[in-house]
Amino acid sequence: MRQQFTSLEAHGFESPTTQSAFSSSSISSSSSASDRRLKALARHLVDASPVMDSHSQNPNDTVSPSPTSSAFHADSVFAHIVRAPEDPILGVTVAYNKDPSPVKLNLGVGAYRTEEGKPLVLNVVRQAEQQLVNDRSRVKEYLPIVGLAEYNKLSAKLILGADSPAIQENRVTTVQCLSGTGSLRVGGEFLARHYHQLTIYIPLPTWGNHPKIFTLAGLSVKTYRYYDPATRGLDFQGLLEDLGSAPSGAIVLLHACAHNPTGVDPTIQQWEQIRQLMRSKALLPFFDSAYQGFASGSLDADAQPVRMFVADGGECLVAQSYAKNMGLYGERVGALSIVCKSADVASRVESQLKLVIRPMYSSPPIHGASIVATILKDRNLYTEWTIELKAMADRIISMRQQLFDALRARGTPGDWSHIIKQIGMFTFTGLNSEQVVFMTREYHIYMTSDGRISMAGLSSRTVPHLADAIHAAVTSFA
Ligand code: KET
Repeated sequence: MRQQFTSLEAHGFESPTTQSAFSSSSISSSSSASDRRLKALARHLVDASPVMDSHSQNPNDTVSPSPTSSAFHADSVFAHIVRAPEDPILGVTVAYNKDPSPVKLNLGVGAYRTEEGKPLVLNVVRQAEQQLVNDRSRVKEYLPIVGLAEYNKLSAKLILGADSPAIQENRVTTVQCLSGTGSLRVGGEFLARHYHQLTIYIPLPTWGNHPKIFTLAGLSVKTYRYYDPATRGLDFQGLLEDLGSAPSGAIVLLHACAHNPTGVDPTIQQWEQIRQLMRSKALLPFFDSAYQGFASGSLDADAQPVRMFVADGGECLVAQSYAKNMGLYGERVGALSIVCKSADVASRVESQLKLVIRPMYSSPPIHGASIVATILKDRNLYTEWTIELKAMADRIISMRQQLFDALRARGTPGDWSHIIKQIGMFTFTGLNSEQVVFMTREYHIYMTSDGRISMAGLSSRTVPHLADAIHAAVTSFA
């Protein structure tokens, strides 16, 4: 029996070394899964032995299990697969969905909710969709590899400004991609193939998907100091030092506005210093613009850091997403723009972007990009969009004030002014993972383990519940 187990182990039924590479939660879930597999196997072997004995009394005639033997037919060729941990952000929603509590609250993923706690489809999006449906001349043909031309032009204008010289001089190439994530990935793959420096510096901390996207694209990921937990503000000195000692030509990932997860952005004066330092060292800026309009409520103000880097005539990459600012999360609509020095370079860059995209997903989907183009090209819809966007940003700002006031009213220990100072969808509360676990267990409030809460998931009705939970967490676990 033991020999059979050993032979089965050799076929990968247990792999403690692979498991050790994963987090403790994945170890416990995968080891219980492998326990289950072993028990099932033991049952199977006990049941099987009399059958084998009846076929042959001679132990030498017994065939040991091999991948083609009957013992294996019952099991999967994927039986050795170790259960992967849930995604640190999207996994929060998975856990939330399983919780039957009526007071549960999902503050994990950065997705806007109304005061009633419901997802919001913008009025302008409904109108644009209606127009698209009514237009019988529209067809469902494949888009070109680079996406909808009109959408690409309008997206570049939105982020770089309608009067951008780079656009007028035709030195920007824009390709429609699968939301912000897809734009970052395509940009990363392009750089890994064609750029001379393969190191990308990302802020510490940053959106959890950044290191994975760029590593898989083939870049080597390093971090630069960004946030100082002591001041709950920008570690500007650390940032300048780290970028100052980066190798010439290195790529630097910058959050265009509303830094995720900290909600801390450089001031315009600080951006100017960052720009000068980066240009003096020929560092290549790669902007991630996932929240244009969500930081200040103004699309132009939020694009200012990007526009400063384009105004100096230098090169950069920009990944845009319409997930948050148009509420088009599931439509997966985004764009990658690469600003080059000349029209000729831009067109050659675009030809290579097509070679990145075609084997990846061939061409992007048509619906979301058509909605965006319909809104961006129509003066009335555009104006209405800016009003709806401002209303979303304002509701988030009012949630900040309400949460801050509620903690003050409870006399919760600590300085909570960062809740009203931080910008964008998230508050980086400073709560530790133990406090987060406590709030989820006792109050059914779901958030990422780094203490980030999505203010967009909060409403006047749920603020007191959250304030109670934070108060209890802070006073129970100092
Ligand atoms: N960049 C940043 C900084 C970002 O926060 C997100 C999404 C994205 C890009 C990508 O979004 P896309 O849907 O691909 O356009 N962040 C939220 C959702 C997620 O994690 O996917 C979040 O942090 O909750």
